[in-house]
Amino acid sequence: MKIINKIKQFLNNCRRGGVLIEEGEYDFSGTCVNVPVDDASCVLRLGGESGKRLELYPVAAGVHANPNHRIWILVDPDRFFTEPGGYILLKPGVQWIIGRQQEMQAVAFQFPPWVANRHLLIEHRWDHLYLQDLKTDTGSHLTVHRDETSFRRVIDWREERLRQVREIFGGPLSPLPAEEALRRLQQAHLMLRATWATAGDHPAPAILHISTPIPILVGDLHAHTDNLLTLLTTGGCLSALEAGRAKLIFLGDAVHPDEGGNLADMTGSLLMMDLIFSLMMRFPGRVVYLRGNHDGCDEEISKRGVSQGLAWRKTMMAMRGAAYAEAMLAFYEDLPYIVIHPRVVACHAAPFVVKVNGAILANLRQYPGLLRQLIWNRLHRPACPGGYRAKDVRNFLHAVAGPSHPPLVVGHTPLDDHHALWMHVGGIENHHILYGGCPTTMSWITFTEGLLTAWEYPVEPLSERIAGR
Ligand SMILES: [Mn+2]
Repeated sequence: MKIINKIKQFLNNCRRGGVLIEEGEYDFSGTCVNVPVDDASCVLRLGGESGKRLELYPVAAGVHANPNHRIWILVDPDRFFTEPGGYILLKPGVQWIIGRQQEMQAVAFQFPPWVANRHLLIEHRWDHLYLQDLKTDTGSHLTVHRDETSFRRVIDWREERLRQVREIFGGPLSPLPAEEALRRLQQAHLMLRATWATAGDHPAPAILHISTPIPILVGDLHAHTDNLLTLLTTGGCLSALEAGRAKLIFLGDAVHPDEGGNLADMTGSLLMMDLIFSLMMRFPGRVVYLRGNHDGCDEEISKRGVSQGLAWRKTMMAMRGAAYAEAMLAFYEDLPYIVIHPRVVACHAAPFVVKVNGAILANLRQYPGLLRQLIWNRLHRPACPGGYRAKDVRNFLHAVAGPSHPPLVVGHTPLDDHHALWMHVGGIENHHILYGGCPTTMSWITFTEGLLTAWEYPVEPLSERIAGR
């Protein structure tokens, strides 16, 4: 009877959320605990005291002033601060099973064999975190810290990276004086030319081959500076760029706002290009910009009846002068359209809807109709009858990358307002759409131990924090 009572008590504890741990160490092997979240951070060890170490921190303390709505992040401290990924976001009401069963977790966290397939359940229950060891053989261990430094580790890390971005930009983040802006644009263009000049290619090749271990793909930013800052200041993105292990690949359309009252206001676009050119100068050859349909000044580039192409030209002329506008157009003319990496192929909008051969690909700039497909077309849907289909993705990959068929990633077409990433879109395996202009969430695709991984992070109003002098 006693044993039955004990079991009942244990089950009740679990149902209620288990033991309350305010501070200190606790071995919760085979049982469950909860941690009040207001000012805590946690160290978890999966597989007992000397097991795999993961750390739990709150993110965005400034934005989510109510601790019950705070988003938490579970990180592998050995990777999060050096790689562009390696974490799980815990949002209120959401439950995660942590363990080797999930391929992305196993790769992102490099779980050793003593971490079980289903090791731990974590749930963000608004005012506390609920953790349950799923009756593993090796157990789970928790340490709760309540000191300011531990609590603010991820928040302070971002602050530090923001200072680094400000230093790369060379001052507060606001549109540069005309002369300096032109200088950076011309420098960036020279660097772009240097990437192919050694091969003696003329004109600029439309297809760029790269082999950097970690490409980081960024979708259409549409002047959302905060989205770019969110990526740059999350985890080890800048560290990986600095170390030369990563390459930042913009899928085009960083300019022209896609929301708000004034679609002709191009101030944010000037700042966005200033920042991108500054990154190109700081990380020579490690920042790639593919051409998008908005990277131009033609009248036909429009949104909801506003010609953003004309507004862009007008703003560049007014704020930066004719030489700047001309230099920008010359830069656009030399941009690549397709990037090919052994593990991924990317372009702005779409694969061709016709078959092409090697001779055509070698002279792609002579085929404006094909270039147009790459930056303007969309996924086939009832509203887009001329769009591309699964067979076009297959044919395109075969033509540009041969029989290995790596995934194809494009930007251009947000499928709804609330997401920034669509995997295996339209039921097409290994075809993903990435959008960088979602105001609430920033997403990017990168590689972790050679495996394609996709990440998201809540967008914070970061630009204002480094805008002042
Ligand atoms: Mn586009």
